[in-house]
Amino acid sequence: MNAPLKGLAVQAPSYVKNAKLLAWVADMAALCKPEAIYWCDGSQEEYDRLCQLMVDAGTFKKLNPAKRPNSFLATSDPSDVARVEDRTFICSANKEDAGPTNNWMAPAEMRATLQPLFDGCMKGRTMYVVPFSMGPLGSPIAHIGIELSDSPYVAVNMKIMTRMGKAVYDVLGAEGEFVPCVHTVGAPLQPGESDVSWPCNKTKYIVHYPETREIWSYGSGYGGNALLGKKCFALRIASNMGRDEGWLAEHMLILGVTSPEGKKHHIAAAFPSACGKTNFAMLIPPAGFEGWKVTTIGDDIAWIKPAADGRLHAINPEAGYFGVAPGTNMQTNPNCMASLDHDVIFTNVALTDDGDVWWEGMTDTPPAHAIDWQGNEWTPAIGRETGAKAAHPNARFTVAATNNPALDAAWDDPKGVAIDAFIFGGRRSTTVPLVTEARNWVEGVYMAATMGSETTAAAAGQQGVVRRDPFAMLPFAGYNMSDYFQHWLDLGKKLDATGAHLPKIYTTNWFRKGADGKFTWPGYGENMRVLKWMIDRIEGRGQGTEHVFGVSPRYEDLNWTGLDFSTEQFDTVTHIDKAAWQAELKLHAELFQQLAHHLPQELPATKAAIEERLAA
Ligand code: SAT
Ligand code: MN
Repeated sequence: MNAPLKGLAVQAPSYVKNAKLLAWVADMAALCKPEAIYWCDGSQEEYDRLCQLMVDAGTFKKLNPAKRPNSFLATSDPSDVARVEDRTFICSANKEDAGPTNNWMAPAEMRATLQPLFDGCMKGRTMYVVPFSMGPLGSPIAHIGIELSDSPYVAVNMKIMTRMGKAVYDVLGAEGEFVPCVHTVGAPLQPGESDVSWPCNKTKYIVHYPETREIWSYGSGYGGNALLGKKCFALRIASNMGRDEGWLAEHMLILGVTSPEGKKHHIAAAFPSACGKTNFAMLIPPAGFEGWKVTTIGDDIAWIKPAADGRLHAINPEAGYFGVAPGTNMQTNPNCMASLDHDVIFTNVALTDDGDVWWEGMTDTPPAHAIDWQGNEWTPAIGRETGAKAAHPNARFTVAATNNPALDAAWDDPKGVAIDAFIFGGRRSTTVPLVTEARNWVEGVYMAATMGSETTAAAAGQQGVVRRDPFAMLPFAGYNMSDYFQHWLDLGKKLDATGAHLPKIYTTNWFRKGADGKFTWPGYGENMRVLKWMIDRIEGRGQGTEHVFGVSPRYEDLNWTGLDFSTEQFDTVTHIDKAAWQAELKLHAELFQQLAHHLPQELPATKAAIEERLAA
């Protein structure tokens, strides 16, 4: 067994041969001053041992094995429940390269700020050395990261979310490149001081140095703040790699959809956090779609590269799902519910009296009694009277992709899957119709660039306010947003010039509300009706109607078998209100003003064309 090593001596296991890594670990250990260094091997035995360690420490509760084998519940500090966008920094050498949508600090200034915070930050704790690969191990498209963290919660979550373990060192070898990621909860322990169940710090910094491809995270143990392979590496740092190397790192699910005739298409879809990517990726076709099948390649992040066949190929760099629990149930996502039967880490859901978990929306009837995510007694009556939620709205599950019954056979294929269409979808109560097809690549980039969405609990801050969220990448683009738009336009142009077949681009909105204030579109499995229309369009047989900013289906262009949805309801989710769109375009203008530096001229030109058509 690879036992914790006492003291600061960096005695790496003999299979770790990378000189740069050894020197970096020694430097970080000297700075952070952990009590021990532990080199994770990624084995099941290690996972079980670390989980037990957290059970003993009170961080984890083991769930009833008869109900949910090998599963645990963690509840966080109430102040540490979501990504902290206002504490997230892109520290490029030039401020312009971070752009107006990112927080920026000069690298030297940030290093000077972090130095004293990291000095001794791991005192009394073990520093876990977590080797991981984003993408299939050893594949030419994969990239390696090493996360140093003083959180065992991070170590076990990384085992599920990435290809984590010893084999990474074989790929890394003596000279290989890796992205160094250092994470601390920022809660050193004095000798004799007892620990809390969820250590963290009021001060938080989530810092990226794009030029040197480094990540430093301080003060939070939650989700994307702490599992640094995810948003920090696979989106913010990887978007920089993609720009330099001609590929895309996107906040997208990837799904396969197979027709009854056996023809398969692949779709990548960008929705903001907590807007249903996991549900869409695991969709079960409804009545009326017998013989259709949807399979999951990924549920959150896509790395997309032009391949030798002239097409864009996508891989899922992750190996698990860190999904939103509330609202997940047997109607909204049966495949997800099945995935959660065993070997799951739950964070911030409620604990039931029989040692299982519950969250709002899991069942129609709530349990008569539970312990809520903050450790308080909870009953439906308490919930009604005080508004207390049993689970935090951003409560999550961490589960391996291999638990998913709808997992695509090619999910792990290093070649990835050829993308037929991109979808960009915001959460909008009004204005944006159910689905629109862009007439060309530039129009699609315009739609994606100007996307708006109502904010959710996935990020700290006010919820339900519309903000522009270009490409669902507002919190994740690791460089200047206008340069990112240019990168998309350039890639389209380049592929087009080679005679390549470009994916179609769609924008969707499942979230329009009627006069009753309720969602009109049933969503979830019923989204298959929209997906089928897209495939009809890709296949050149789907009909639609052209309007001011694209092509949308008419009522008769969708298959309604098995669903009672009237033409009036269809009108509620599709009609284009001129006045609302004139107001919407003003918001696009504001965005373009904010992003004026390096804004590709194709975007204001597309806007002008829409305005002209709107005025006609
Ligand atoms: O906490 S995460 O960043 O992983 C979840 C999300 O916001 O999408
Ligand atoms: Mn996400």
